[in-house]
Amino acid sequence: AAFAMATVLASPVLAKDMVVGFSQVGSESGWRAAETAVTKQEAQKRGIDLKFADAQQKQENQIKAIRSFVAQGVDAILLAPVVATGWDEVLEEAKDAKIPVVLLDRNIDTKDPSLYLTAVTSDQVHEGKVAGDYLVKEVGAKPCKVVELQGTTGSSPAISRKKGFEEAIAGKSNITLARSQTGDFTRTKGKEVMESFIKAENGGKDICAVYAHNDDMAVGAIQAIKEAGLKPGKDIMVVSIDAVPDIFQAMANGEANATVELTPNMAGPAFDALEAYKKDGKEPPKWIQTESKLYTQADNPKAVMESKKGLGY
Ligand code: GZL
Repeated sequence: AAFAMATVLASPVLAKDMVVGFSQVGSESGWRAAETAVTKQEAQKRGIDLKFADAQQKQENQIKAIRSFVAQGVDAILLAPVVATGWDEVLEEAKDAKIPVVLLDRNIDTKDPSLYLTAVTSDQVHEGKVAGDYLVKEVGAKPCKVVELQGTTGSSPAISRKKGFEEAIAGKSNITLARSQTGDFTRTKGKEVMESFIKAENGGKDICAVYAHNDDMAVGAIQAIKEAGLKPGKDIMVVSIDAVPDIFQAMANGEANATVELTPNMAGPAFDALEAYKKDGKEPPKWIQTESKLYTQADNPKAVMESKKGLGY
């Protein structure tokens, strides 16, 4: 009997692999690339067969990918929604096919929350508030003209991080948000937009700080500030979100001031929720929230950067 039992337990046939389709935004930032790497690692660890689709930041490509996952009859779908609106129709099709959908790192606007099983995201309003509170503390009563590099227009992080930052500086008459434009979460665009802000603000001399919705745009802005002959981190403070290794290098060089950490491991909690749901129908909470921690130059940036190696970066 013992032998038979051993055979049964060892049989790979029993461990039915879950097939999961992942509709990823693209690879617009270092954080996004890390999220993709971690998601593949987490799937491998669990014996999950992951079907990966990169949408190059286009919603229509994500919708196509979801339709193809439904046609393939996958067991579940992960969706990192590039923008917040326009998902109801295609998610209705997944629901009709009884395929659970888990949102990663961004939210959707929908009147029907049954269209997704759960959303694994940070509190993006809080991230903006933490960034803004840091700047308010650093600036004190000094007049400070801020420029803002927004994330992808219509994405939940761009909307929420703007809201949280504005909450932090509300009522501070010495701090003004003078210019705000999307840099689409990329270094290239972040640099371009920062160059235009610098041109419009007396060669950058009138800018006290730049708030970027992610570190990649902040790194682009740092290049633009240096090319204008100014000192990033000193003449113009640099505050952003994600906590990717490159921003810690900038901090170690004194060229960036603060970042708010976003874990690239949204897939771990997502897969855990899906496995519990598949095994015994256990409904997860509608929102699985990940942490947001402030890091500044005082936090040994070199050591933090080293500690991030291997976590998808
Ligand atoms: C936020 C995530 C954002 C990252 C950016 O949860 O959607 O998208 O902050 C990425 O780096 O482009």
